Amino acid sequence: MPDASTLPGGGGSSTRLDVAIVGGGLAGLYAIHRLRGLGFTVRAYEQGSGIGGTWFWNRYPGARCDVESLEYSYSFSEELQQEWKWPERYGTQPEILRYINHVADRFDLRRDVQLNTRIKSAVFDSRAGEWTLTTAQGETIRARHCVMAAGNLSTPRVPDFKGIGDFKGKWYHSGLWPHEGVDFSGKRVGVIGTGSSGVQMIPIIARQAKHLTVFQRTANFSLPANNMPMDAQKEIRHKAEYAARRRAAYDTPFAIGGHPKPTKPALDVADAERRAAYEAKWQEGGSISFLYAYTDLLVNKQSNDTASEFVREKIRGIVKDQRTAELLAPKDHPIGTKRLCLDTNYYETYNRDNVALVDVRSDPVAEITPTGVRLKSGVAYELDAIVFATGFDAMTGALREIDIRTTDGAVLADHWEGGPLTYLGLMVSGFPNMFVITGPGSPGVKTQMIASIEQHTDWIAECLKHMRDKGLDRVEPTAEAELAWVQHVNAVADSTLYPLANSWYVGANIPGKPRVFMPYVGGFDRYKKRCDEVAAKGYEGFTFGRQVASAAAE
Ligand code: N01
Repeated sequence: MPDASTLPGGGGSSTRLDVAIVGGGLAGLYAIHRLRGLGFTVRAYEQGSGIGGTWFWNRYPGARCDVESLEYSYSFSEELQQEWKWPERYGTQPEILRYINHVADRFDLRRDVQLNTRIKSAVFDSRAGEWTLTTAQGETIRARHCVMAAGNLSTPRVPDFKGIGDFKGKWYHSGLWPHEGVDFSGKRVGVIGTGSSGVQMIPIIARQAKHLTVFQRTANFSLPANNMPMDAQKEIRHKAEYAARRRAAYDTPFAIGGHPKPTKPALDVADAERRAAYEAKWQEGGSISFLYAYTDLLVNKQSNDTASEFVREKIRGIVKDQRTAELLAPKDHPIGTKRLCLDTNYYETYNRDNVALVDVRSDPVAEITPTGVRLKSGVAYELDAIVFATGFDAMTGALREIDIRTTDGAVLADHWEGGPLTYLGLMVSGFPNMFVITGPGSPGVKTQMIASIEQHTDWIAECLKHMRDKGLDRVEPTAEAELAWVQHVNAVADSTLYPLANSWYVGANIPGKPRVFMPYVGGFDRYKKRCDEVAAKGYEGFTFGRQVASAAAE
């Protein structure tokens, strides 16, 4: 490794870097590329045995991105985006992982990734002005800056069901899927959870298993993906104006281009016209397109009701058994306020003879028995395999698993006890030189993630360059700027329908997690402008210091 010195020390070795990066997924890899390009010594630490983050772990049947592949890709290299060929409208997990590995090889990123390495703690030495990261193996890494690229949906969560250890069959979590795959042929399978992961895997498992029981607590809205082989003409047109399309995408709330911006509120048009518009969007496939039907679907409940009811009617039309259809038709949240699912034959799957839907809202799972699942009422289901598609400790889980503190006595877990506090979702007051990529308080999870990853990383890179140019080596947001930003994030959320849903956006899926709206839903376009303005105004809301000089003077 030419640009980081590895020193012998104690039980483990010790490495010194300009920037330590936690995570080797899409964010960590781009951070290596961008920061190395500026001459910083960097290294990413990845707990998996391979790179790719989300796309390394989530290998469940049917795992596929629900943003179109021509959009869901890096934009930083024109050659890369021109040369890579996506075979389908939406990328499958294996295809996206292949792409990530290609990028790592093409830009020689692997030499600065350390696999099989979990960061256990990160301590900022306030006197020395540097972070010390310690790995599970006991290695220490000292770095002036630390970039947390640990992911928003990277801490899988299996509910704390009684008896799980006694189950005689095999159980799996969607986010920890065995690399060799799972053959459900001839098996009685139970899937618990009907979020994006459940909705994608259920139709495929149903085709393979002898019998599938789906345990649903909350019905989710799902729209047809309308996946198809890549249209050659569409690809040519897209690639001919890739850079302009990316710029146009950055000018939208979701950082996804190609959809005309809506011009009218839903209630401004007659019933028949509105239905025809929803029908056209349903046929086109895709979630952004649907939410873009009218200007106010995420802010006006009456408008949203028209879209929600349209999808409920679709479900009633597809699912033959009307009791099952009613259970599948979401009624407890406005469409789009929980992450919209995209599917291929999800609702149709419930017309199969070998599939049953069980409502665990009215009769919750009481325990996992040695032979299956038992509900509170005593009704039991005999199963050979259980799949937990039960989600993640979203947005804060990955950082919560690292003991992050400073020698001044600040502890991130304490600072975030009532919910995550950040300035711009980029930094945390009291934790100097620690950047977070697409963290809470930023729009990341509500956007095309790779666009947000690039935007954050570019901002961080420019900030570090600014500091180097000015001889500065310490940066943190002020407590006032952080508070004002958190209040703004909440105010924006409160002006929408999002808080009406019990979603992972508010931590509702984790018992005891503070109920705080975590993502910024003011839109990528507004957010990016704000970040650019902050930088242009000399990093308004941040304070800088010359740590090394002042420490030497003491
Ligand atoms: O997880 P989820 P996910 N008993 O949290 C249920 C991204 N993603 O892995 O809603 C019974 O959405 C829970 O019920 P409820 C995407 O951002 C993207 O599916 O809490 N059920 C819910 O139904 C997505 O939003 C893609 O009442 C229990 C389910 O488990 C995010 O990842 C694909 C339960 C969890 O749903 C997470 O999606 C996949 C219990 N005790 C994922 N606990 C694409 O791009 C939880 N549940 C396509």
